[in-house]
Amino acid sequence: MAFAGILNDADIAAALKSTEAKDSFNFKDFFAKSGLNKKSAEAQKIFEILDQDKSGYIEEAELKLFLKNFNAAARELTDGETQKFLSAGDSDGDGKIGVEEFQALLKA
Ligand SMILES: [Ca+2]
Repeated sequence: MAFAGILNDADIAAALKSTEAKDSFNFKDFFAKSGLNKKSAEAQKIFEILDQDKSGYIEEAELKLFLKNFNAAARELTDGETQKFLSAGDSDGDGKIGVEEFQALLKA
């Protein structure tokens, strides 16, 4: 599991359970429930997990698959959820999330 040693399995399960319904995903709630919001010190490591193609950015396609990093059986985000997540993180408006933007998002 990608987040072993970073997050607690029970917290991940609870966070995923709260987002089972389509369009129920809210990144702040998810970060709080999973414990990600307390992992600023490990932001770089977490970013590298989410940046699956190692491009140095979390692109829209990677955001869509966000939940699957926590459990491969989790659903994809809907287009609406993906857009909201992206616009919350993309402060310079380049259509993707860089590591500094991600660090800010963790503390949002
Ligand atoms: Ca990427």
